[in-house]
Amino acid sequence: MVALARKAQPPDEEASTFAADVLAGLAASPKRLAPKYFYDDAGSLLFERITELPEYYPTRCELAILRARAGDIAQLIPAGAALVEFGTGSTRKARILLRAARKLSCYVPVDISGDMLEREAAELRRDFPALPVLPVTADFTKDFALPDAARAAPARVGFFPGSTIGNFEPHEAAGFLAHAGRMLGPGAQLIVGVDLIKSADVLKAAYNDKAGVTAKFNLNLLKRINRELAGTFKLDTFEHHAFYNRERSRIEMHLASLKRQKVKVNGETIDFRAGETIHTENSYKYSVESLAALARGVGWQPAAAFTDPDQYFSIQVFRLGEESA
Ligand code: AVJ
Repeated sequence: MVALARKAQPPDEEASTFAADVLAGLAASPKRLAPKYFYDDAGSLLFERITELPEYYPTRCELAILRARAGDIAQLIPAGAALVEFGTGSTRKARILLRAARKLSCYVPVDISGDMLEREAAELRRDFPALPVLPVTADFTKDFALPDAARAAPARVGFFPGSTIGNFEPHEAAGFLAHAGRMLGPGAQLIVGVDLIKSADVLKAAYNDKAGVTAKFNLNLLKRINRELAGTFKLDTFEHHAFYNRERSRIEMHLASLKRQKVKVNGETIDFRAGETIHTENSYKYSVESLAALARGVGWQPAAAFTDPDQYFSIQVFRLGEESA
């Protein structure tokens, strides 16, 4: 069930991956940067502010669904199961499930940021003294070793909230779902939070907030490159651009150069045409059916799907293996 253990990268290796990825992305055509690089300290704080914006509905909707349906979701979880959360930033959402699902054998939050994980784990242990909290510092998209208590549990239940799955290309999302199935093993379940396809107006507003926090979040990536990679980006010569690509069911975020210019990064010169963009994020939207089709393709069977009254967001539960007759 569990393959190789993989340690988190040491900081210097992390920095050189960032440098190599940025230089390769800016040399490519069209130019691109990976959204995982948004989340330095400033970017993480800006994302927290995004989740509180009036236009940004996903976090509010997901919390509302979890609160309203925690009992229904908990009923689907087998007694004694281990709950494994993929990519835990804050444990705010998991707490709702942990309160509703009694008799879990342990909770395993998995994240690349070990500091945040240990802080969250300490608070959780105070609030749930009977629950073993067993954090794993790892890249959740790769194989990692589950703690013994999770391996010994009668079943493992994955939790992947926040529509993080929307940052993957659809084939990568299928790859992740398959990987989660292999990690969790026989009898597994998977609880996924996914943003739904909806009117372009609602989607566009969520990524073009009036207060300009999303623009700041996007531009913070250039600030980070300036600081960490000796970049010379002038932030007032780039503009946040976010739109809904209906054909591909995704929000695209870009940074557009307002003029023809040259920028240096780690000593390399990068040319921008006027209006040329750096593609910084895709945020794919699914229907309940389209995500279920993707999951079915890699061995998961839909067990339940919960949405808010507006049908803006969904929490979908899958079960590994054959549909029982
Ligand atoms: C964290 C990937 C779910 O796609 O809505 C928010 C990131 N980007 N505003 C999303 C994000 C711009 C967010 N996810």
